[in-house]
Amino acid sequence: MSIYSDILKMKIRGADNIALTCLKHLSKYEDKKCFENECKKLEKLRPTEVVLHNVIKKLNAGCSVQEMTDKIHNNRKLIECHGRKLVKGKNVMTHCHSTETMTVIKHSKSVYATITEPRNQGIITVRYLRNFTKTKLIIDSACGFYMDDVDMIVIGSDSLRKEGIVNKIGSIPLCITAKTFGKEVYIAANTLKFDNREKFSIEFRLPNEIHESIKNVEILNPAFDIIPWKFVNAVITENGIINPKKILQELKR
Ligand code: RI2
Repeated sequence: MSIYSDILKMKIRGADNIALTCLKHLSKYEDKKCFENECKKLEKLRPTEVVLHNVIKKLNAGCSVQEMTDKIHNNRKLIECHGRKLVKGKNVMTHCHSTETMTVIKHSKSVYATITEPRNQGIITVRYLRNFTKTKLIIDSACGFYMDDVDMIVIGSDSLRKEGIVNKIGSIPLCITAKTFGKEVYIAANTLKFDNREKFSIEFRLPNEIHESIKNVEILNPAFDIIPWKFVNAVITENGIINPKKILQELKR
């Protein structure tokens, strides 16, 4: 299997893990032209996830592969440090599988994890979390049924943009439900997820991830949605827990 198919088929997934894998791959390219071509090809694979784009920008500005790799790992540790106090003794609900979120919510009292249709990344989440905290798996549409039982939502992000927080499809209904029930919403995301790209698109995945084709039916499969900032209390970053107003000052688009 090649790096391309591993990323496309989501054997390698999650914004940070994709960037880490690509960093290792890019370290083999010494010729500038080949390096640039490879960067372009890799960026197109999961175009919504901005970390790889930002990492490539840093490499072009003189940072080394090792520095960027260490930065991503260190960011995770710092996010864990800041976030663990927030979730201590709390019941949390999460969506999808975000490595940055895992470092935080493994310190909570319990976690309700949505299965996260259509790719069921919630299974990765519960398999990991069960080693650290009381872990429950629910279907996406049960988030309202259990919202009274949790204190807060903690989810990850693929990119933080002026118009909102881009995260796994289903994040908008989860956050709206949380707000309706008076629960706080936190995003665990390092600052390499700040997305100031002019060209931005939501990835649409193959319809057969949802269902085999049905005659006269269009099957729509967007991978991400964009949570408006008004639904979010703060972002847990490597620099601390930061409110949306401050984050928005850093986002141009
Ligand atoms: P970390 C994932 O996308 C999820 O949307 C998750 O919240 C986000 O990446 C960030 O993951 P996908 O690759 O960088 O499963 O925190 O489509 O690991």
